This record gives sequence, C-alpha cells and structure tokens, in this order.
Amino acid sequence: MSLQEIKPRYKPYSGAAAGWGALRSVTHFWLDSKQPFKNLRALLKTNQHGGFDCPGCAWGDSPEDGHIKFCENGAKAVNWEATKRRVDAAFFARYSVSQLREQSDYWLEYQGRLTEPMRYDATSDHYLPVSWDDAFKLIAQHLNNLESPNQAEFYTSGRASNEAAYLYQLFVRAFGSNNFPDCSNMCHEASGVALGQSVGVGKGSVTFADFEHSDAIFVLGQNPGTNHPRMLEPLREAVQRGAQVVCFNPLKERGLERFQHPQHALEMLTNGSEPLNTAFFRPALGGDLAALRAMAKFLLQWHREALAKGEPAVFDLAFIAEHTDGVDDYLALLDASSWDSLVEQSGLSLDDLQHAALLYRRAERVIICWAMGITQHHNSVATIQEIVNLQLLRGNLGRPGAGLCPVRGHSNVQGDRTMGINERPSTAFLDAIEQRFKFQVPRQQGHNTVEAINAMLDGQAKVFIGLGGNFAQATPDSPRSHTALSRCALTVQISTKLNRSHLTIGTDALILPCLGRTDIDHQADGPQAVTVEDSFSMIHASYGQLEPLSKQMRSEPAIVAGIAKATLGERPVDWDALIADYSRIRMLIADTIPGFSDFNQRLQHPGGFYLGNAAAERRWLTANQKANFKANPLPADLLPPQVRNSGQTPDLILQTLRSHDQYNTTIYGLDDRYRGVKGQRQVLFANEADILRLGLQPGQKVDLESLWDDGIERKVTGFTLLAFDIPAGQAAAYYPEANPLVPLESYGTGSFTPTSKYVAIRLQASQAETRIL
Ligand SMILES: Nc1nc2c(c(=O)[nH]1)N[C@H]1C(S)=C(S)[C@@H](COP(=O)(O)OP(=O)(O)OC[C@H]3O[C@@H](n4cnc5c(=O)[nH]c(N)nc54)[C@H](O)[C@@H]3O)O[C@H]1N2
Ligand SMILES: Nc1nc2c(c(=O)[nH]1)N[C@H]1C(S)=C(S)[C@@H](COP(=O)(O)OP(=O)(O)OC[C@H]3O[C@@H](n4cnc5c(=O)[nH]c(N)nc54)[C@H](O)[C@@H]3O)O[C@H]1N2
Ligand SMILES: [Mo]
Repeated sequence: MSLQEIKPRYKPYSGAAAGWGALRSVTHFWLDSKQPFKNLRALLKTNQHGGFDCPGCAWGDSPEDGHIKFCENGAKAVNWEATKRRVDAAFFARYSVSQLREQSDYWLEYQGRLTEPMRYDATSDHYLPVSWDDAFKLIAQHLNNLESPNQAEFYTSGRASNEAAYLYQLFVRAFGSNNFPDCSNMCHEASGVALGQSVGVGKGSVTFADFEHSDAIFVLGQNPGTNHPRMLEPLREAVQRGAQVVCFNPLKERGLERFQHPQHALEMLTNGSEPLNTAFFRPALGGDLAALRAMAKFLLQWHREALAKGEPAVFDLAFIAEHTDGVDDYLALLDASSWDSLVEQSGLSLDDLQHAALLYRRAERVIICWAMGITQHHNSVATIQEIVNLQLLRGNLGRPGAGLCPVRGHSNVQGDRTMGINERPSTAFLDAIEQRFKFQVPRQQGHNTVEAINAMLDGQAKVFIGLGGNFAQATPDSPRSHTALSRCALTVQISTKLNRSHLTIGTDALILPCLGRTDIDHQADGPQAVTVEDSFSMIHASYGQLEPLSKQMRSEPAIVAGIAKATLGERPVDWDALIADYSRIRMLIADTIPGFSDFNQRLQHPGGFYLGNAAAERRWLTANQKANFKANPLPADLLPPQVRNSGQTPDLILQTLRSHDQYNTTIYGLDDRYRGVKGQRQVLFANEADILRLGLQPGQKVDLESLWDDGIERKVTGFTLLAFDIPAGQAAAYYPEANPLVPLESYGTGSFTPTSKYVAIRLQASQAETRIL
C-alpha cells in the first residue's frame, strides 16, 4: 500500500476470511516494504525454532515445527516493521512538530523506522539529534530531581520482551516506584483480576493441544479473522471433526463465519470454504453476563429434572464437591434471577439462550475463549467470573479439551506481567526481588493507566517514560490524555515508529529509537535472543533476522539499562554486564520468578517450554485453596448512572473496534476488507432502521457526542454513517478515531479498564469537514 488517496467505498464483502483476499493484501505490503526478498526470507522464520516471534498477536503455535506459521496480519506486521524507509534527523529537520501534528496517524507511522535519538527543541519546534549519553543524562537528571519516585509514570506496551520488561521493573523498583501503567490495563486486565479471584491464576488454563480435544469451543467477544487469524485453523479443524464452534458477537464477523485456508491450493482454486461457526448469537453490548447466567440457569433446571427422573446429573458433582466453594450461593442467585431480566439484558431470546445452553450441555469438553468484547465493559470482571462459574458447574477446567482461554492481544503482554510489569505486584514477587537484589522495594501500590493520566493531569506526575506503544492515542478521552502528557516536565518514548505520542509532549521530550523483533540484536558478546510468553503460557526465544537499518538504534534492554545506569549507577546490578549477554538477565529471572528454573537450558528446546498453570492441574492458588463460584449480582441497568444523570437519553450504544488494516493505533491502510469498507476510517456502523429513526440517511456525515454527567463535552465530527448488519440500538466505530468519546471515568468495576465497548452516544447531522487524524 502506498500512501495514495483512495476513494472511500463501502460494499458488503462476500468472500471467505483468509484466502485470495489475504494473499493479495499481503503482496501489497511486501512490495511496499522496499525490501521484499529479505522480508520473505525473514517471514519464513516467523515463529520457527531459531527464528523470531511474530510481533503480531499473542496466539500460540502448534508445537510441530516445519510448516509455515504466519498469517496475513502477521506478514503485515513484519513488513511494516522491516521497512527501509527512515525517519531520521533529515526528516525531523524537514517537519516541525506542529506540522507533524497535522498529519494522520496513518501518515506518521508510514514514514518509516526511527533511526536515531532525538530531543525536542522548543525554540525551533523541531526534534534535533541528541547523543545517547546526553539523552540518558537528561532522563536521570529529571528523575533524580523529583520529590518522590512516584512522580514518574513508567508505561509498557505488550511487545517488550521478557528481558526488557524484567530490567525495566528492576530499574523502576530500585528507583522506588510501582507506577507501571501498561497496555494490559486497557486490554485483558479484567481477565487477570477475575481469574485470579476465581481460580487463583490470572491466565488462560488451556494449551494448543486442548483445541484438538474439545467438543465445543465458545468464542465470546472476539474477532479472530482479523486479530488472531492463526486461531482460525484450530477452529476450522474442530468443525471438521464435528466439534461445535459457538460464537457470541453482535457483529457477524466474517472470520467467524467462513474461512479459506491460504495454504490449501485446492480450496483456494475451487473457492471452497469452510463454514466456521455452528451457532451464532448476537447479544446486546455488555449482555454476555446475562446470557451466560441464563445458560447456567437452564443447566440448573435440567440438572434438577435429571435427578428427579433418576438420570445422570448434569453438573459434575464430584468436581464441585472436591474443588469448589460457593456453589450454594451461586445456585441461589440463579434461582433468584428472573428469565425476563436475563432475556432483556442479554438481548437474546429465551429460545436462543436455551439453544446456547443445550450446545454447552451436549459437549463433554468445552473451551471458552474471549477477548475485548468481554473485557472492555463496566461489568467485565463479573462476566468473566460467570464464564468460570459455568465451566465449574460441569468440571470444564483442568482436564484435556476443556478450560478457560482469554486470548491475549500484544505478542508479549502476558510475559510482561509475568516479569513484574504490574502496578499491584504480589507480596511474594516483591519479597523475591528484595531478597535477591538486597534493596528495599516499594510496597505502595502504583498507578494503572487511568490513575497515571489523572496523576499527570493533576500535576502530581511529572515524568512519563513509554517502553513502546502509543499512549496518547491508545488511552481514552484523548484531549484529556493529551493534556496529561503535555503537563509533564519530560516525556520519553522508546519506539520503533513515529506516532502521535512523539508529538504530544512535555516541556522536554525524547525519542529513543529501538530495535524490533525482526532486527538482529548485536551486543558485546554476540547477537542476542530475547524471550516471550504466548497466550498458552509457552515461553520461547526470538532471534532477530535482519540487519538493523541504523547503527544508532539500540535494543530495548540496552536502552532500559542505559537509563538505569545513568539514574542509579551500578545499583542494584552491573547493567552493562547484563546487556553484553542476555542469558545473564535470564539467570536473574530464574532466581526470582517461579517456573523459570534452568531458563537458559530449557530455552534450547524447540518450541520453548510450558510455564505451567496451577488451575489447569486443579491446584487452586486462591486464599481458600478452592475454585470459587462468584455470585455477582446482575447490574440493575447496563446504562451507568453517570449517563442517566447527564439528563439526555442516548441514541445508540457504541463499541470501538479494530479494522482489518490496523494493529491497534498503527494504521496499515484505510480498508476493512471483511466489513466491506475501503479508503476510509471515520465511519459509524449503524442499523438502517436506527439511522432512519434518527431522521438521518445512510452515507450522511454525522457528529457524535458521548454522554456522561461531568459537564465535559466529548465529540468527534464528520463520521460517515454506514447502514450495517448490526443489532438495533448498537453502533460501532474504529479505535483510535473514536477514543475522544470514551470518558476517562468510564471504566470496569474492579479492573479500571476503559469501557471501549460501551459508550452512550448521540448523533447529529454534521456541519464539519471530514478531517482524518
Ligand atoms: N491484526 C491485528 N491483530 C491484533 C490487533 C490489531 O489491532 N490488529 N490487536 C491485538 C490486541 S492488543 C488485542 S487486545 C486483540 C484484540 O482482539 P479482539 O478482541 O478481537 O478486537 P476488537 O476489534 O476490539 O474486537 C472485539 C470483538 O468483540 C465484539 N464485541 C464488542 N462488544 C461485545 C459484547 O458486548 N459482547 C460480545 N459477545 N461481543 C462484543 C465486537 O463485535 C468484535 O468482534 O487483538 C490483537 N491482535
Ligand atoms: N477505544 C479503544 N481504545 C483502546 C482499545 C479499544 O479496543 N478501543 N484497545 C486497547 C488495547 S486492547 C490495547 S492493547 C491498547 C494498545 O496500546 P499500545 O500498546 O500503547 O499501542 P500500540 O498501538 O500497540 O503501539 C504502537 C506503537 O508501538 C511502537 N512499537 C511497535 N513495535 C515496537 C517494539 O517492538 N518496541 C517498542 N519499544 N515499540 C514498538 C511503535 O512506535 C508504534 O507506533 O489500546 C487500548 N485502547
Ligand atoms: Mo490489547
């Protein structure tokens, strides 16, 4: 894709997911990288032993090596990173920061790789080159001048390797803070919180092999065709061997309906495609808690009927008795829930709910998968605990082919948490760090993303350091998070590509260019590997394959070590020695984090090693050493009181989601193939009946305003209305364009995750010119 103007178009897509469309799209990105042959060689090393871990999603791999293990969107991610285009000193001399701010997110990242450290110069409004030493000194000066270490925020995005993340947390804790806002706070935080309370481990319990043994795979609030394309293969295989794939999604996402295998020539040529889902339910936004509860209520009814007739129990009574706590309260809650309330809140008919329950009951081994459609809601923790409740009733946890599968986003977001990127670390973790490194670790809870934004807005936090990511665009309430960053004394971005966070800056600002997954990481003792953890708790090594574009780029661990050494000196470790050979970092990890003993040796094993999961072994690391049924009340109303108190009634409830041509805030192109959208991103998907009810027309431009009772106006303008197959009362728009609408205070109970999938909005015919930023 070159950055040409494409005429906006919209025409529903009739093809299957993957297949020819995917092949065409990949070829574009390949050629556009300016080094197609090198990248092809690199691509063949994706997710292979001795190759690199795909910088795309966190889906795991089949343990068998040999066959090709990348997908269309993984190929896009690789070609996007491994481009020959450079954003160097000459680029920053050409454009002032104000000029760059006028460009779209798409344009900014498209310009290429950041190749040398830069410091903002307010007088000229340009970034100017700075030496690495001066950059590190500047950071150290700012940090050491703070009144308290808690006046700095240390953000992490989920691509950082285990080695980088471990050093980062060690440095920040030695500096004296637990302020670790991270992308996980906006992503699967609710899964970690809910699973931790329910079953004692905040991670998925299944591995790749479980998908081969499952009788039913439920996919809730996830769009794997775009966001985890490699997951389509096990789903397809499951359907082929007669297992059920049951989807809960308000949108009929193409990847969940039909899938074509790009490596099966016959299927491609004959246009044959596998119908993927065997049942598709379209709940209300945020309606999954009620839907899951209704399924459990049906199971309870059938269980009682079976016992009355002397038939085998529906529940796994032995499992419940031996392993769980709280079942009585939970069953009482099911009895107390009215069918009417469950139907109303789920947005599904009683027949549908019964059908879903029946599919669930008929399967002996069930895996439930979920992603952002579940986690980015007000009641996400309760919803995930309801997933667990359902699974506990039938003992669908800790046996082959059954379990819990929160499908993670960023390729190492799970590993970063394991390494201690956590604003609320466990006492055991802090004790281990304290004992190993002999310094007093901070015990005070740190800031998550929402708290970090508030601290910067209040002027409490003065330094922001971002280890990857795009804080300015990924966070909610964009104008406020932009103000938050701009109130800092210093903002530092450790990045591969230019984005809006480099233009949303404090008084002092630095850009520190780092190596990506595909780059060879040369250090004193030779090229280094890093490690990552996937959604199935598999740890494996990643070796960059391509010569870095510039000698001035540094690896993430080296940058973190450079900042640490300038700030703390040789305390608490010899930072340079660790960087010369990362196996020394892994030895420290092995000393302090459970499950990593003999880390360096076990890494040699093809496919890596499994970290283990106590819940999968039916060992419960909860306070009462049981798996807990959690009897969370159904919310009285899905609409939060702050919306009701705004005095206005919403026209629609909006979810913000990803197009096929983006990776979070990275926009690869302006198309969303499976939803039929071309050349545009400022669109609002809505039901045609709703469009007409509101006195508007499909194709018309509208302004969107969100409702909250704090008097702040939250608005985006010039969105094109697209009549779409979406349930009445709902709307969808792309993230990050719609982020200004998400109130900072609108977050999930117990998770602090912004409710990106539940925003109450009003629509108005637009006066504004469309402007894509
Ligand atoms: N190519 C590509 N891959 C990616 C990413 C990317 O941007 N691009 N991002 C990565 C990251 S960080 C993440 S977290 C994952 C995200 O992966 P997904 O969670 O698949 O991402 P979203 O686009 O947010 O899609 C959410 C899905 O949930 C549905 N949904 C919304 N609300 C509800 C609801 O209330 N109930 C139900 N049942 N469904 C609902 C939406 O219709 C949509 O299909 O993907 C990762 N992989
Ligand atoms: N409204 C709304 N908001 C959301 C979401 C939503 O669904 N709706 N989703 C949320 C979710 S799930 C997530 S995970 C967050 C994502 O939030 P982030 O992780 O902060 O955002 P990304 O867009 O993934 O970050 C992209 C940038 O990362 C840098 N980068 C890429 N690769 C590397 C690397 O290897 N190293 C380093 N150091 N930098 C690198 C590049 O400079 C690139 O511009 O957004 C959240 N925000
Ligand atoms: Mo994510």
